[in-house]
Amino acid sequence: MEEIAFTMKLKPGVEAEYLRRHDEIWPELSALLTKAGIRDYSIFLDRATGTLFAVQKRTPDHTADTLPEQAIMQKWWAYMADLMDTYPDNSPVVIRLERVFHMD
Ligand code: RM4
Repeated sequence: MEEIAFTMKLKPGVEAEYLRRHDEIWPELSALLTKAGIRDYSIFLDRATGTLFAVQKRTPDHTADTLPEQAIMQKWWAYMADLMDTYPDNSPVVIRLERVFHMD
């Protein structure tokens, strides 16, 4: 499985609400991400900067590229848009990171 990492950005002062919404993540969203081949997905928060650091594994046959077209994904992004830096379509500003070191 490939492992990818990316950052997203939280707006100031919304850390608790971001955590609360993820504690209550919609089961249909988790199911959608799993169906798309996403596994072992973690998001870490740097409270000093609001940077969210996400790591996830993707199955060889994943369909993560189709997620932006899915109604549940779009609904979740609209719900989260008041907390995060987003593009006009509500999708979060995502910066893909390059792996520069790995140790098993
Ligand atoms: C994040 C953001 C991401 C989503 C996770 C579950 O706040 O919306 O796109 O994958 O939630």
